[in-house]
Amino acid sequence: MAGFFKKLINRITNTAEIDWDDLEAELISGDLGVRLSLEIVEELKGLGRKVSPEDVVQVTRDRIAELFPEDQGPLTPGTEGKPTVILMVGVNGVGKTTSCAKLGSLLQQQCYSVSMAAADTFRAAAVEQLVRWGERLNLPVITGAHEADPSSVCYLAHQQAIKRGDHFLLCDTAGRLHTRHNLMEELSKIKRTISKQDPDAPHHTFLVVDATTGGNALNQAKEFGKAVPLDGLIITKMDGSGKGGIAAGIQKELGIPARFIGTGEEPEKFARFQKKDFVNNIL
Ligand SMILES: Nc1nc2c(ncn2[C@@H]2O[C@H](COP(=O)(O)OP(=O)(O)OP(=O)(O)O)[C@@H](O)[C@H]2O)c(=O)[nH]1
Ligand SMILES: [Mg+2]
Repeated sequence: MAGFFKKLINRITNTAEIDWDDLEAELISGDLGVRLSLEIVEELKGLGRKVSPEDVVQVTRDRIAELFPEDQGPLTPGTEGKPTVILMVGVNGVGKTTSCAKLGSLLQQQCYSVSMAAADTFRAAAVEQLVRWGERLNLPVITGAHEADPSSVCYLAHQQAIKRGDHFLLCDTAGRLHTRHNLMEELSKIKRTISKQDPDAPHHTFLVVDATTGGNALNQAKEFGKAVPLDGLIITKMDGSGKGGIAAGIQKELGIPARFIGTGEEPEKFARFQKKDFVNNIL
């Protein structure tokens, strides 16, 4: 993200007259989304004077800061017998399983009891991956047989989490393309099944998006949101070439707030999304 804006600012510094189309295209390519980019350009045009790089930085920062709601705060633990259930969804390879483990670790550090459901039953290796994380972090992982119904794995895991009095249950799901209708239907079924033992569950459904995917993340959020209501984003791979701008784009277009940020493969490379840090680091 920083690199992207540096490039943009250099370009403005080196030109006598600002090229509005160019600026708009640059903002959109930073994944801020069309609406937000247009608003920024309009506001800059409205200044009615020669626009400096500082103006661009300031207006973009202000607009982004204004966009995000106040910090969401930490997750609320369930009370005994009613764990807070979190469903992790997203396309293939974005970092769902890793984020599940990292979030589990973060919650465990806050002294909560956490368990995880390995509901990606398509691939044996996927279950194995979460089980390994569980061993490493000392978190119980509930698994089903290979090709078991993912809904039934979540149901059983929920049952056990209730029995144990866990504060949180994190359900990892299989990666799926947002364009595949039957796979999206399966997510709706998982959600319905989880609500059987607690009508308020799942309490959160987080869409995991890879910061390096760019604008496509907005389509993913739109399509996944049709199958299961999304109430948060986990943005992974922010340590790569990713432009975290999608956090702003998705917030603006769909009103889904970013909740966590992943910045590496290690469990500690994970933190709560904080508006102030994000705005300060974006430019
Ligand atoms: N650099 C970096 N790598 C990450 C991050 N999060 C996940 N990864 C890596 O991305 C790869 C995919 O992560 P997974 O957690 O397996 O992704 P997934 O969404 O569960 O994948 P599927 O289950 O196959 O859909 C792994 O190599 C992770 O180590 C991150 O924040 N930064
Ligand atoms: Mg996975």
